[in-house]
Amino acid sequence: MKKIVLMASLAALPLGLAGCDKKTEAPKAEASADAMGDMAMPAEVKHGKGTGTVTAIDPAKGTVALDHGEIAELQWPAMKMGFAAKPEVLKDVKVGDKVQFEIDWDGKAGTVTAIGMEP
Ligand SMILES: [Cu+2]
Repeated sequence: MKKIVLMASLAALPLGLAGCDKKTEAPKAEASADAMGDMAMPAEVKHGKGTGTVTAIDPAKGTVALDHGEIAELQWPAMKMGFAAKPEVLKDVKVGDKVQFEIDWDGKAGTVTAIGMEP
């Protein structure tokens, strides 16, 4: 009878330790969440408008490439570059179209938020 009780308490020990481990891990998890919060500091998103020619569209990847003119709001010269774009934004344009467009630029990547044929 004593043996059984002893075994039971030994069996309970690892469980108790596991519980302690979880408690000591909790602050670490919070610290990393804070670090991620710092990294996720919202970059300043700039909005720009431009005109250009569509050079490629990849609806599956949700990208569009534009040979665009200057974009004053972003102090960009004319260039060819790719942007992210939702399929519904791209539905009315095709490669070769002369377009006007609006983009959001977060400092690293741009997203076309509106695009359509140049009037
Ligand atoms: Cu550009």
